[in-house]
Formats: sequence, structure tokens, C-alpha cells
Amino acid sequence: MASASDPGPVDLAELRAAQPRFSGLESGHGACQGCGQALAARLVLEAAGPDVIVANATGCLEIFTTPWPLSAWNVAWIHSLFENVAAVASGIEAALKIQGRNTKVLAFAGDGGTFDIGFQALSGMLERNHDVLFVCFDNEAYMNTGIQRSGSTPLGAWTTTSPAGKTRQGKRHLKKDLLTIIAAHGIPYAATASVAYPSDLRSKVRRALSTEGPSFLLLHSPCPLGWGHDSSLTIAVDRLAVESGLFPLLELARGQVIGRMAIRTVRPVREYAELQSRFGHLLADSPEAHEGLEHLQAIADANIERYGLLASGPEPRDSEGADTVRRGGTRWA
Ligand SMILES: Cc1ncc(C[n+]2csc(CCOP(=O)(O)OP(=O)(O)O)c2C)c(N)n1
Ligand code: SF4
Ligand SMILES: [Mg+2]
Repeated sequence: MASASDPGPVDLAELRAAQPRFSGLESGHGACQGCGQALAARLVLEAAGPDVIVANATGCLEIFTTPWPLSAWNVAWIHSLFENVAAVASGIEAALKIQGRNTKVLAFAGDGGTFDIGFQALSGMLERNHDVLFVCFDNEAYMNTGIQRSGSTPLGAWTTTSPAGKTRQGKRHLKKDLLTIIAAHGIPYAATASVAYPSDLRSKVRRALSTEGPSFLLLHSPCPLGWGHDSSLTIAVDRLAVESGLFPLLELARGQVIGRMAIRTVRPVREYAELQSRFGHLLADSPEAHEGLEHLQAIADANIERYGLLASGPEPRDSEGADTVRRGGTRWA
């Protein structure tokens, strides 16, 4: 029983409710219902806190949060070109350093702005050792301009520029292994994360920001419009991306894998594909479709093998899970 000298067990729910929540991205913006990127950005800023400056490349996130004259951002924010967000963030970081300020700098970009058009500036930023966290919101296509394929689009996925039909089964090329390329820069910290695992995501943001030097986060962010899934299934879809092995959750320090989220029950890639119309053609009863799905499964199997993702202990789950998302996030202290 609680007394003046012994207050009894801590009520975690009460403790959380008493703390002020920091919301770096307010509601009321124009993202599609169920947009994984909107949720991802909110979670990143919850973990980062208010003392940040965000440089944001052109893309869906920038467009749906800043319809002139409105802004959904509750932090210092600047829009860059598609190709130069890492250069803009580098300049901000250098200026803050000269001023002796500890404000953290974050660069935000989509996969188009990271894997493809912004890659040169990103590589330079990492090589020059700027103390910036670069977050790639990976929705696996150029969504803002109408779902064109990018270097991140997975093999076999339909986009408007990688259609499915008689002569091809969606995208004919592999998703670029960007994490390995980033790791080759030998930066202090790099990780992958998913909106389906918000607690894991936030701890990776905190870890990145507390590491001196450049850090990189590849954040899987489902797009109901471009992936063709129900807007209520964003979390379920992204959980299957991880549980199938297609999107492994990893942490790397100076190019070496230092952490992985193990998978207890591996789910077939088919279950992931069944929820999304971008893979619908791979579920047809034809030799080409079977071959396409098998190839995707082989990629997932290879990831599981390469990163040793099979768990032998109890189900490794995010400590908060999707409930956190439904409750509208956690508190920031
Ligand atoms: C140099 C340049 N080329 C093309 C565009 C047009 N454009 C604006 S947003 C966009 C797609 C962005 O894709 P991505 O970076 O993946 O972000 P998403 O919209 O998917 O979140 C494109 C092609 C541009 N703004 N600048
Ligand atoms: S198109 Fe996709 S990424 Fe863009 S706002 Fe809609 S759901 Fe989000
Ligand atoms: Mg994109």
C-alpha cells in the first residue's frame, strides 16, 4: 500500500499523461488518409524535440504541410530544392557550429530525393562529416508527381512508369541497396526503421541525434495511394514488410551491423503483396506472375540470411506497437 515514505508502484500511464507532448508536426495538413510519411515525420519530431532545424526537400511531405500561407510545422523549417537538401542542411550545421549553438539539424527527403536526385549532395554531406541526421521517408516511388518508379521501388512493383502487362511484370530492376552504400561512407550511425514499430523508430532517432557526426535513417513509410492499400492498413502493411524480411530493421555503426530486429514468425511475401494493388499482377495464375513473386520472396529470404534475422527467443515486438499510433503518439519529455 502507498504511504508518504513509499509512494507505491509507478503508474506509467499517469506519468506519461503528466508530461507535455511535443508535436513538431501539427494535424490539419493535407496528406492522404493513412499516409505513412505524415505519421513517420510526426514520430521523428516527437523523438527529436523542439530544438531542431529541419531542411525539407521537395516531395509529398513538403507539399502537404505547407500550402501557402499555412504551415503544419511547429519547428524551424526550410524548403530546399529536390536535389540539394543535404547541402542546405550542411550549411545550416556549419553556421550553428560557428555560433556555438547545440540546435540539431535534420534533413528530410523522400526516396526520390535520397536514392536518386539528392544522392550526390547526401554523399558529400556524409563525407564532410556534418553533424546532421538525414531522414529518408521511403515510400518507394515518386509519389508527389503521380507514382513514378524510383531507385527505391521494389522489383515487380507497378508504378505509372513501370507498368504491368504482357511484356513486363512491373519494375524490372532491384530496389537499390542504399543502406550498404551509406554504410560504405563509414559514418558513425545508420539505421532502418518502420512506422509499424514506433518505439524502435523513436529510439533510433534519439540515438542518431546523440551521436556526433552524420547519421542516416531509412524510414519505411507506406503510401496508401501509390501502394494501393486501404488507408486503415498502413501499420499492418508495414509490419508485414518487416516480418517477411523484405524491409529488415537494422542499426549500423561505422559500416558494421550492431543491431537487428529479429523475426520470430516469418510471413510469406505473398501476404504482404496481397494487401497492395501495386503487386496485384504478381498474384495472377501465370508463369510470369509466379516467377515475379518467387523472385521477390528470394530477396526477402536473402535478407533474412544475410542479416541473421531469425529469432529463437520470444516474439520480438515493439514495446508500444500500433496502439501508440491510434492513441496519437506518446509524450515527449
Ligand atoms: C529537379 C526537379 N525535378 C523534378 C521535380 C518534380 N518533383 C517534385 S516532387 C517529385 C517527387 C518526389 O518523390 P520523392 O522524393 O520520393 O518524395 P514523395 O513525393 O514520394 O514523398 C518530383 C519528381 C522537381 N521539383 N525538381
Ligand atoms: S500520395 Fe502517398 S505519400 Fe503523398 S500524401 Fe498521399 S499517402 Fe502520403
Ligand atoms: Mg517517394
